[in-house]
Amino acid sequence: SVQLSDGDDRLPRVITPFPGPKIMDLEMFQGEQKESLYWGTYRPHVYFGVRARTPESLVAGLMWLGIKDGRYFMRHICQDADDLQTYGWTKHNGRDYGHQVLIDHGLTLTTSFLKSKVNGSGYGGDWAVQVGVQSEKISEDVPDAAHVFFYIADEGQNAISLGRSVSELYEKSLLAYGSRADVGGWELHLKSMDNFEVHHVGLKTPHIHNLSDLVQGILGLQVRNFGHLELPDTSDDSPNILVYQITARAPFKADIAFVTGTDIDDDRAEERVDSLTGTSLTSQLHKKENEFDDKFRKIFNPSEKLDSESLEVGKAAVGNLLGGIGYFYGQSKILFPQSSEHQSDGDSILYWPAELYTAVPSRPFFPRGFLWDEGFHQLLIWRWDTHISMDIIGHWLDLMNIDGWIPREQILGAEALSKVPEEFVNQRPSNGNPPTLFLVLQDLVCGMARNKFSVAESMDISAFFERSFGRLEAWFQWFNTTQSGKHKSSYYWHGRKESQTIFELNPKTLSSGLDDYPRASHPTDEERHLDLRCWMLLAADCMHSISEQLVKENQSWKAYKETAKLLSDFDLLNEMHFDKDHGAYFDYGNHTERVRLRRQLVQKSGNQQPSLELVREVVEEPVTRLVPHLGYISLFPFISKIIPSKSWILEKQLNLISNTSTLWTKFGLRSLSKTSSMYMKRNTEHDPPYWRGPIWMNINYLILSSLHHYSKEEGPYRERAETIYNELRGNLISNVIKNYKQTGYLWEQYDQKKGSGKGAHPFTGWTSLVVLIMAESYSEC
Ligand code: 6A9
Repeated sequence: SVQLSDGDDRLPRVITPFPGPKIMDLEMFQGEQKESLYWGTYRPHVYFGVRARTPESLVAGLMWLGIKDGRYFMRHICQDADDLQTYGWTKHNGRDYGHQVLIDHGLTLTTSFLKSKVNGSGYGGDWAVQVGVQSEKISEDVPDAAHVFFYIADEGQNAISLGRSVSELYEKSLLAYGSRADVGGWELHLKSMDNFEVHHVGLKTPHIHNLSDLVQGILGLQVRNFGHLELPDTSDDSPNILVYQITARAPFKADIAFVTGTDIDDDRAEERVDSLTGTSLTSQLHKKENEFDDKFRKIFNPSEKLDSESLEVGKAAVGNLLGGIGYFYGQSKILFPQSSEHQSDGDSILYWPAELYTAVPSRPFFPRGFLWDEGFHQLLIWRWDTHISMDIIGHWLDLMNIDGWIPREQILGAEALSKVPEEFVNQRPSNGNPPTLFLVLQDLVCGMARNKFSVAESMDISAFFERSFGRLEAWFQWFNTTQSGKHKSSYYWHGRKESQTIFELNPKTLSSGLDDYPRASHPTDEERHLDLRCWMLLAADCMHSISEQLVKENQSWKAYKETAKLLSDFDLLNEMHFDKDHGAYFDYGNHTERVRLRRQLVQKSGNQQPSLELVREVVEEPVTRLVPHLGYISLFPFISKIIPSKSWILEKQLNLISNTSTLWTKFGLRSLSKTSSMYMKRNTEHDPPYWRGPIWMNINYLILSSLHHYSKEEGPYRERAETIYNELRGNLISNVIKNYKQTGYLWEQYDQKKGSGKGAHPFTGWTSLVVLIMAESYSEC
């Protein structure tokens, strides 16, 4: 990585933090708020895990032995290969309660999480998890005993002590105890009404993320040496990890309670353990569950029109989005600017150590933060818990550097890094990602204007905007300067490979979020990207409202107003992006339709043998023109609601949406029209179509939101918009529900031909927007 020259103590610009007070230092995120969010299920990449929002936390987690085809497998980190029939938080309030169901080939586990802060608890309070195990005996070979493993580990490598003595375990439930600077003395207890056996192992190692391999190795050795499947009841000196194996005949339930502050108030600790286990735990969980149901009804089903299936899927979507919120700590790897324009990855440099509290798109596939995904997540989350939402957005904005740039994908810490192939790790400072957080901020501003929030909430929201304003301005400026195009008021996603790549059918635009959605065949600085132009309108519009309504003593609203006016100018938009022949909106750039992949003998790099590869052939020279790929991009002006409700162009847009040979399917709208030359085309040999046909929920939500808007606007197309709105809404909901029933999951995208879920799953990132679609909750403005 890049070294700084001696004597130069300035940081390279790209890793210099934005020079302004941190949002997370605001009073509203300190004190009680901070403490109330200290512990949580913030380890979305494991099936069940608890940690605190601190860099070197005490972490806890669950593993179990799954049985498939008569063989045992250790389950721990969420992975597709485990082939669970379903898993996910069916309910979770993001704060102190959650219930998860996991079905693993005849074994059903439940994890119910509860937090409580009472007199005597240490910082952050106490928590408990009730683990339930049920088994469905599928054959005689399947043993009755189930093995679950619960571990507690100290990332700070403080030693953990084993409970008083193993023989006393039945009377005294203490498994482990220790002491930390943050929470004081702590104890971990296990109680159950069922018969069980406990074995343990103590380990000393900094490599917590390899724990499943370690435990599996130890168990394997035990089986080979002694013929039994039991942890050895031994320990390294001063272990920082203790793993307990709980073996019992299913069905059984085990309550695990974690109490803090025990050094100060040891007497009360026992009371607290009692209250966090047994019937008391069960009844508290029950109460929290009812509260969750009530809150869901109030926010997403006020007129009680949702049927029971919608309710079940809706709750699981919200539950897993909230239950999947994670806390990460570490340093992003940034591609050093000098090399960022080149194709090969040059030197990388580390961003400052940072923490990120964020929702994640998919627990097994992408358990980390993605900038533009987060805006969609927050559309749901702010409606559930505005405070959590501001806490998350605050963390993201605090990741901004002095240039106003925020790295798109956040891979923080060893655990996160271990899941990402090397070529995807480095973040490029020239690349953006849609500023979807403005969707949420705009809702908050409009909600404020409409007195939607309580007095206390309003005060916090105001303080939040006051503090964020400088960062938001810098963010806006970053886009407005670095992503601008040649023509006034034009923008394009920079960082598409300038030197034309010969292996891709169409050079990708990862920064847009729409990856392989086809753009101009030959990237140049003549390009104009319609989606980015519309994102800029959203940003300018939102900055205008924020500066005018919420931030004292600033004059910048005028400039934002001007920009928003320019970008929403219908004639100008049409001049730059409208194709009269197609009656549709397009990108603009150096383009030819006549490209294809052909197998050719090429030498991929200097020392390799020539091999047969698919290589792009340009059959006809490109010219500067509109880029005629009909699809999601074409609908961005519609999404932005720029089109006047009386314009004939609106009718054209409605035709495009409702036409089965272009975008309409029974399951939602295709990303790319069937008529596009790139429809369902592979981009390289190894790169199947992604945003070239399948149905994506985030964009469908935005389109639906506009249909809803036009179905309320006076004009000749009002009724048509309403009809299409109702049908599209119904199609999206019923397809997601059908897939959930059939497969047990929400999916990353849906097949445009069969409606079946595709790609990553469970994917409760933006696919959870189906809840807002059920609730008919769209923009607050
Ligand atoms: C690659 C490979 C196991 C792709 O939801 C996150 C993003 C979106 O922001 C983006 O718009 N997804 C969408 O086009 C998933 C991206 C995953 C990239 C990481 C690593 C891991 O292989």
